Amino acid sequence: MTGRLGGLGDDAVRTRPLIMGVLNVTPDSFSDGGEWFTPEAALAHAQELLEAGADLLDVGGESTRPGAERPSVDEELRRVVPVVRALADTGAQISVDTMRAEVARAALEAGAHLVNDVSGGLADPDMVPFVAEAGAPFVVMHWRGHSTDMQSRAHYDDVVEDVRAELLGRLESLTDAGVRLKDIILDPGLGFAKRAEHNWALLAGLDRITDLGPRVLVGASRKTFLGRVGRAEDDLRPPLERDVATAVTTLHAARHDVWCVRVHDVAGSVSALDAADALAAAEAARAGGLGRG
Ligand code: PMM
Repeated sequence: MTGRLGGLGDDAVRTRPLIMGVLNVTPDSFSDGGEWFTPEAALAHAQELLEAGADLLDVGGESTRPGAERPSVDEELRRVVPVVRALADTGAQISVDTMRAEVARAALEAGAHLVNDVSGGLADPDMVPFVAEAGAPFVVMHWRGHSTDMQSRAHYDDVVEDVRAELLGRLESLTDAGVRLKDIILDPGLGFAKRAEHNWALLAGLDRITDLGPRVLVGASRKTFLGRVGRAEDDLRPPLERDVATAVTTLHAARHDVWCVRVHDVAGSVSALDAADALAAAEAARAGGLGRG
């Protein structure tokens, strides 16, 4: 564990979020499905993400695109484990994006450092006991059911307070099951059982999620709601044209104490954060100069 990460623990002092680069080893993810499907293509893309400044890589073998079919466990293992093993050999920090305890176990054995479960441990009853026993950092995303029909569950009285309450419920179940608080990372689950207005409200209300205490991860990258802004209903911006909007959400996350952002276009988010830092430094210098005058 090196650099400003200081490990994936909760002890590092940081002023900007970590950048998690997305490495979907799937034939059908919504924004980059099929592009990095072979292990060779995945490893080459991983290298690009690291060179662009990714702090960690999120390797996933199951698409969570609305309506997606689930792969078998064996197929998911075949997709994920060789890539995790090869990346671990290079010293990269790796997260495994899976809802299955068996895949999480195999990935950690192959060298992954963090388990990213979009179901927050709800999809597989073995996941929470496994994570408790393994003592690995665990991303607990807000989730209301599998992608096949999740959008039918996008009903909230107050989306920020409802998501907060459901995440708090998960937090209590997980700590009761023996997962250490310091290993838990909360995620509002943008795009999962959420309509566009829910995603914007959750971004606007991020402080209500960070104030729960644990670290927070945000995954807005290339999601449909970013393709809708400024466009007519039938004129969505395609996923690859949502990277500037994604970088705007990264800056927003940075201003609200988010620990990590999960993005496809790592270079865009790094550059946005660099520009914001330079601007903040210039503003501080100017304020200092004015103060002296
Ligand atoms: N989104 C996707 C996949 N995994 N994991 C977390 N923790 N949070 C997210 O928002 C999230 C995720 C779907 O996006 P993709 O198909 O582009 O990977």
